[in-house]
Amino acid sequence: MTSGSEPADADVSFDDYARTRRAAVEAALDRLLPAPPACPPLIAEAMRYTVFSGGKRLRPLLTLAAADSVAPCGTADDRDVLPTACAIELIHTYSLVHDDLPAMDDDTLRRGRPTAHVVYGEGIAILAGDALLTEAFRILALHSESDAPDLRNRRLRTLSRIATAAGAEGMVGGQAIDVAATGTTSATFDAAGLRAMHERKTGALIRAAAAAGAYMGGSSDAEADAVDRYAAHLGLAFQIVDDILDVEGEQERIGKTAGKDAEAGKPTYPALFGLAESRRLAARSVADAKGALKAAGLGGRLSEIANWVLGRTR
Ligand code: GRG
Repeated sequence: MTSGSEPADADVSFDDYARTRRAAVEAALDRLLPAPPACPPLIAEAMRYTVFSGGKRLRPLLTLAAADSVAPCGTADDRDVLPTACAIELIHTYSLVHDDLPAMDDDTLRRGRPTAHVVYGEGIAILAGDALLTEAFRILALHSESDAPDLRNRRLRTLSRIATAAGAEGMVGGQAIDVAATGTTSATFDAAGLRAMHERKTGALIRAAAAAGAYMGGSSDAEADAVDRYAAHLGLAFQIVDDILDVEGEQERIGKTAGKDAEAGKPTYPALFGLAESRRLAARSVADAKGALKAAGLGGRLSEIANWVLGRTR
């Protein structure tokens, strides 16, 4: 564990750190995703189209940084943590593919490119999402015969936490609330209802990404709790910023259809609180996230990730 809130390696800028770690995630994703002849070329292509499309890789970065923040020498073993980081990104990508479908948000633009169902048709897009979710759990279960019992236990805890976050108690549950509310006016959602929906829909996977990193990095329970608290605040900040970007962001930069939430009459933070108060709420959540790290004496890159989430423009 590094102490205080200083970066693990102060000589490396956050941008360089993020670039290097993203590259490691992309290489691992390329290695881990199924390819012909093991699977039909069309499904392999559709999966890769959605995965390699310029996502920010926030969740895998969180996993890697959380693992490093608790690792005794400040750097966790990539062999343990990278597959977990990749699995989370696959689950995230599946959720975007399914969210964009005509039966859900019916969006034609994602990460600056036509959505999967526009390119491959609805059937293949649904299957690509199904395959990404399934692959994620295959990857989470990957192990070596030489794994120590402690590592196996951490792997199981990680798998269970991610499954809970992705399923009906987490992301799927949040999406169900969203789908059920579609067409109703924002007046039906008060601030508590909005927050409860986002805690499941986006917050649960962000929290699981960070907690999984802590588990796989060998954290104590107290460290894992601190990372989880950090990520709960971060998830809220992420969502508020996302809502602000939907109002203010330029379509080319955010890579998806801007103004979609307002057009659909969706409840959002700017709709409920206005832009200025939304910005203040996001900044407070990031301060709370960093406070959770500080209270536990956790260093590394998590604090910088929180700053990045607050300042992001896409
Ligand atoms: C279909 C089960 C199921 C769930 C979908 C997360 C989600 C639930 C839908 C996405 C809708 C959406 C745009 C929510 C706002 C927050 C969000 C998840 C934005 C996209 O995440 P980023 O910004 O995306 O991390 P990139 O492209 O950078 O990976």
